[in-house]
Amino acid sequence: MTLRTDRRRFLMGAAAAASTLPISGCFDPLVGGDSQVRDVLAKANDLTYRAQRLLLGSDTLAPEFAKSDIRQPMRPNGSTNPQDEPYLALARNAFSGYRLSVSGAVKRTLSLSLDDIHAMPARTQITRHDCVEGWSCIAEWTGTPLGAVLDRAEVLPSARYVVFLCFDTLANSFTGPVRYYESIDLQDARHPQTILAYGMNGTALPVSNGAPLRVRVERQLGYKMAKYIRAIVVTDNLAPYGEGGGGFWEDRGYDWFAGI
Ligand SMILES: Nc1nc2c(c(=O)[nH]1)N[C@H]1C(S)=C(S)[C@@H](COP(=O)(O)O)O[C@H]1N2
Ligand SMILES: [Mo]
Repeated sequence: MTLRTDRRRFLMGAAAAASTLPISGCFDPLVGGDSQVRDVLAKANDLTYRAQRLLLGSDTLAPEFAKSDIRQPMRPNGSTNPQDEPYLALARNAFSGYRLSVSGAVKRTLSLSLDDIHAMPARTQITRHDCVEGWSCIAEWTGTPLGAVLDRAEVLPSARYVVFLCFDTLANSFTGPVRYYESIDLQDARHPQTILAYGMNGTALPVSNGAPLRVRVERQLGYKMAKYIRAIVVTDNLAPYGEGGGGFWEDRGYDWFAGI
């Protein structure tokens, strides 16, 4: 799959930039705004999205596993140790100053502390994480259903998507630092297994896996599951975020709907 190669090239670009080595051949043709390749991919993705929505319905659950199925530590991937100052400042105080902002197409804007979030309904699930790179891990996740947070904010009828804005930036020699973000539709946002996770395998969510809060979207691939969430925006339009593709990796050619 060529998109994997693009990802590897992007990440190699980041490594090369970090070590200030000159690099070449790192240009990603899918990033260009009017790329025909990208248009074809976008149309194919739209079809996949509609077909999966028809076949799967809205509430089909992803498989859940037993504790004995957890045979490995959860592998950290992507950003694993954000160095962005606002994040480091929160981490130094064990995230006591953290507030999750919920805004956009909602009746009530929220600013939730971790205590607020811990006091909300909780769900624990043992699920398999599939990364687009071809590896999987089974782990136990604990958090509050995103639907409960959306209910508290009272989503307006015009809304279609939930956008997750993250603390971490990834560096690339061509684009410079780019902040991670992701988005899902309201159907996935309200799916019973979609949780804002603060716990993993019975302990507090480690920094390497997205502390203090990361989303689990169990019927899609790993890159959809934003870690280090600082804000949630409910919207009917993804264009204003990043380059408009709906997510950090989508802006680099990945499918927005990554159903598995
Ligand atoms: N903020 C942020 N979220 C992210 C990433 C990232 O780099 N930054 N990487 C994604 C990818 S590609 C995967 S596979 C998973 C990895 O989650 P893990 O570190 O818990 O294994 O996080 C996803 N969410
Ligand atoms: Mo991934």
